[in-house]
Amino acid sequence: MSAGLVQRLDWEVLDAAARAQALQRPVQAVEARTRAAVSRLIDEVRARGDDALREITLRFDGVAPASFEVTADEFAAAEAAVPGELRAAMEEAAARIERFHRAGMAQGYAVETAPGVTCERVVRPIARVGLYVPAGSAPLPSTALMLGVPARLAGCREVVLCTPPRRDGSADPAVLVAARLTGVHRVFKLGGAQAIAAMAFGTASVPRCAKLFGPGNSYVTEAKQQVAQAGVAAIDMPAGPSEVLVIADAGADPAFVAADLLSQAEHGPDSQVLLLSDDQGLLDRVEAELEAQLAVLPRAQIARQALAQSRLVRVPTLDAAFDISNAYAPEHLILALREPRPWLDRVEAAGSVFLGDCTPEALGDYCSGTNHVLPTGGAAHAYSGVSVASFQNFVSVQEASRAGIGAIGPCAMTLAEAEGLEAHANAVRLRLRRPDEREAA
Ligand code: HSO
Ligand code: ZN
Repeated sequence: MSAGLVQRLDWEVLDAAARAQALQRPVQAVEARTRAAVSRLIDEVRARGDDALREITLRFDGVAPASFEVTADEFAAAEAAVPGELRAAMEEAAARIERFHRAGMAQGYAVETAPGVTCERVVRPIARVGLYVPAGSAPLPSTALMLGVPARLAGCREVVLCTPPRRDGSADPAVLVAARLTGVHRVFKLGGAQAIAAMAFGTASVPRCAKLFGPGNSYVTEAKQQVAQAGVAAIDMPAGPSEVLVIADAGADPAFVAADLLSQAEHGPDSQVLLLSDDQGLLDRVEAELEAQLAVLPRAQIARQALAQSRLVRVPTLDAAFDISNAYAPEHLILALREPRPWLDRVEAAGSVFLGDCTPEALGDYCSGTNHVLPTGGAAHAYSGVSVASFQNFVSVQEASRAGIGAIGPCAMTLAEAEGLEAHANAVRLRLRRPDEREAA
């Protein structure tokens, strides 16, 4: 067992400051330099559109595609390049994602709040949305499924997707097939902050989108933040590095737990994984397993860096583990417990929860049916993962009859007068005084 692979802590002996430190996420401070660079990129795209996109793409991706938009021929080439088994797996995953997300769709409703007063909520798709699918060290076609399926269920009129071009100027074929499968309308070979700027402001080739979705590197995340702050486009949620918190009891399988921790750690050097257990022996066994599994992991280098800022923590009781988890609000919460179901009530804040030994996070990442675009960095305290509702607007509607305004008008007038807003009061009073002939008849 090598020292220093991952930090070991005993919660009971930590003071308040050390506890806070233990739950600290890796510093995500966006350097002022990054912020300024992103802001410059956005300004360039805004001012010079496609010309700026071409220059920036050449600078960062090393290619200058004749056209950013993926053509029918390119889609056909991608279909031919993707093995049948992978295509079938994507279809299978998409079907389950659709099944889960469809079942959770919000319905409009109407209720009479007073005699003659009807209030309704109608659901409308956001007309044009922009999806971002990263293709850095690992292209993520699964992310195209996670965003494309709910966008289609919502009924968005135009779904745009940007993904970075590869060195040869093509887009990742699996990402293209996934986009096709979910009915994405237009795909552009654009990456980074420039893709976000293009979708937020629109250029001659890229249509302007009202809301932007999806994970990305620090440039993409910062660009989403900036266009949202400027009120140019809405965004799904504040994004950050991926993370998992596992709560394991003495009976947990150390190999399973280690594999789950590593599956999150391999995402990136800034990923964070936490393991809480009331059993010292289990923590020891997991640490040994981490070493053993790392030895044969292709992305061990990345995982090791992530583990360096991760912790295995002994907690006095499982109950204490849930307090800690609720304070941390993890993106993913795995309950490696003998009887996980009763503990679900103790979960206050988490993006997605995985119950029991047979439910690794990897199932949710790909194909259980839930979404993997989830709140990170503690955002789960107040944000939820992507769902069909993320692609919809909820419009409220009210209609009052003469009897209706008669019933509730005096209430409005009293409140208007208390606020000193006489025009408001008048708008009601005038109607109460002048009976509508047609209705009176
Ligand atoms: N765990 C990632 C999602 C993902 N995993 C995509 C594999 N591919 C963030 O939730
Ligand atoms: Zn993952």
